[in-house]
Amino acid sequence: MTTPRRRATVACLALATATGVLTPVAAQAATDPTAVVFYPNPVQSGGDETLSDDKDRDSAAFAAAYRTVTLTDLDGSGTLTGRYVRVKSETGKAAQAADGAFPAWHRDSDQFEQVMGYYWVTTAQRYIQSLGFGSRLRPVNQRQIELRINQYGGDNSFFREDKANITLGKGGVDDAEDGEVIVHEYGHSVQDGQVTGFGTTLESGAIGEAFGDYLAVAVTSWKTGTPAKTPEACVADWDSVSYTSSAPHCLRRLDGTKHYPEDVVGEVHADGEIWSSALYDIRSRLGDRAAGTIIIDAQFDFAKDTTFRAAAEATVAAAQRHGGATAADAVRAAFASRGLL
Ligand SMILES: [Ca+2]
Ligand SMILES: [Ca+2]
Ligand SMILES: [Ca+2]
Ligand SMILES: [Zn+2]
Repeated sequence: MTTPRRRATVACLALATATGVLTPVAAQAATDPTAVVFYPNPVQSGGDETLSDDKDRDSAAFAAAYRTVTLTDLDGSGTLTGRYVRVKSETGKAAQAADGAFPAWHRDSDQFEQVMGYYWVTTAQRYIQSLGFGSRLRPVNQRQIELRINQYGGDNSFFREDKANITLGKGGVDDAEDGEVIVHEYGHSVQDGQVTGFGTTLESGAIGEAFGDYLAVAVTSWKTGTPAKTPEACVADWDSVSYTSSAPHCLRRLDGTKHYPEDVVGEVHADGEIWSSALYDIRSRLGDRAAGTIIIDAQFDFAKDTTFRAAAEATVAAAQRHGGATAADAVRAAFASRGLL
């Protein structure tokens, strides 16, 4: 199927959903294969903070965490190659669909991580489109990125400078076993898609990490519902069990109390918690849809070496455009309470 036709099908699907006319959806859905994923990770879905990696072993403790989903936007080749992502694995055989389904791989199979990468990147792009980007608003990162799974992950220097694409490593819990880690990494791709090479300084780099964390939570709550068994503000509940000792296990959180400038430590992930808590506050004030629209649209106006203050001002301006004075006041207040404005 050619690219233009797939684009037309997606547009029909959105229209059909809005109007209740289901014929084009049924025709498309019949061709979309199923696959098994974590939704978004076994700690968040099941609430068991004692789960451990156990050297990538599958066990009954994970049984309830597996979920059958439909993979959309594939190119029909039977591989994990689609409109927004193509998956390459350097640690195992490439996943291949048969008879309209990908086999029900579990976490001890390399192909499980490949499916996870495909599903959560595509879901993140669909979330962004659900806000109106690519229809009533300009498209955001609607390109096919490459997602690699290898032994090195972020330590692979060859990919470190390539912000469009994603490399997921296998240290501790395999990174791609946690949908929030995948979406965090896709956040970097999104920002690079909006502003090429974004994140060249400490503050802009911190904004990059913060947005990835925010997107991880927004996308997974959108798809799987607000977590009932773990704090929503907790990022990467599952990947983090291998490097945190206290429960709830979180790589980082969106609801911290860090304040600018006295809590700056000079490390992008840690300092990102100042920015991400402002974003999460905006979301709680305005709701996910308005907040996501404002936060993402504002990023088009960020310089690649932006300061916190300039980016905060651009976000207030986006709020004014999308929601008028009420929204602008809410965004200003969220940044001001963290010392960012
Ligand atoms: Ca695994
Ligand atoms: Ca890991
Ligand atoms: Ca989480
Ligand atoms: Zn990151």
